[in-house]
Amino acid sequence: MKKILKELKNEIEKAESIIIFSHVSPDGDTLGSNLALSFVIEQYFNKKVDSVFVGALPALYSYLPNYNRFKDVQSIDKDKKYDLAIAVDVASKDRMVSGTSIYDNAKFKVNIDHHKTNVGYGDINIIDGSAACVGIILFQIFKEWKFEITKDVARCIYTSLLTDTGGFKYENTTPETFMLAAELVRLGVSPTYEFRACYETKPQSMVQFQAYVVSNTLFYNDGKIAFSKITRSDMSKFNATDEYTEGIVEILRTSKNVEIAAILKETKEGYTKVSLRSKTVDLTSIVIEFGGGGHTFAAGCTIKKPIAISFDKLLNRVQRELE
Ligand SMILES: [Mn+2]
Repeated sequence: MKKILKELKNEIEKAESIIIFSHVSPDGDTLGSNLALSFVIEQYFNKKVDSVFVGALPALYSYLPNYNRFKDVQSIDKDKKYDLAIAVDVASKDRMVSGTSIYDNAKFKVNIDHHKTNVGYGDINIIDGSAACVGIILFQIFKEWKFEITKDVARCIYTSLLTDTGGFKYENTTPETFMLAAELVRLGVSPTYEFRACYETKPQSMVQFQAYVVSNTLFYNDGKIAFSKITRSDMSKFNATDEYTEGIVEILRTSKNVEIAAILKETKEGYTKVSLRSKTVDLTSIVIEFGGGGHTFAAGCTIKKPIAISFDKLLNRVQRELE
């Protein structure tokens, strides 16, 4: 590990152009990690960094320091050859979508992640499947490099930790996550402020949209399975953006008997994006069959079928898993 971190430091020092990628449908971990790393590279290495997102950038995280630095990957010259490209929290290369070719084009590629399904597509791969979030890996790297962690960096890492542990309640919440949280709070982070900014600032129509989707939930196998779907017309009825769908699958899982919950969302004609959560069942084998990836109890995939067909296929597969 020490050797890899030395190599990473060396590559950052050498690089004149650096790009950091977050994954599509960005969450608090991929955005917080991107910002934390860009702060450190600019502050300690004195280099300019392009922090990019693909698809849409959720306004939810606009409370993060330096959020305005995020650039749409579409604004980057497709032929630009960066010296260094770093992916944070990107389980597989295709999660960079149209940014994948820019990543591939870079002279040196780094992959920092905590998804167990990550195959290690970088020249350097720092993958810790036991880390609760990528933020925790970055924190360890910064400590190893003996950088003083500023309040801004601490806030970004806190958002990584807060969101990827579901507010310190998922299985990945360990003594280490609380130790890190304690350190971050000591560095000036306010848990109350960050929680409110992250979880209690939903637009009214988002609350109504989520209630609607939850009320359409169908239960199977004595309530062990909870599925709900979101069509494009549902989305337009509520003027919903992508972030409106975030967190709904966790609400489905709150039902006592539920073992596996899923939200199926029609993204475009013939494409269904699936978010899966479970309490006890390992989801990775299920989503891999559909070309997806993720964590044991939180995973996803996109099925290239209309939503009704995807629904039946997935339900079938999930029911088999529970047999
Ligand atoms: Mn993550």
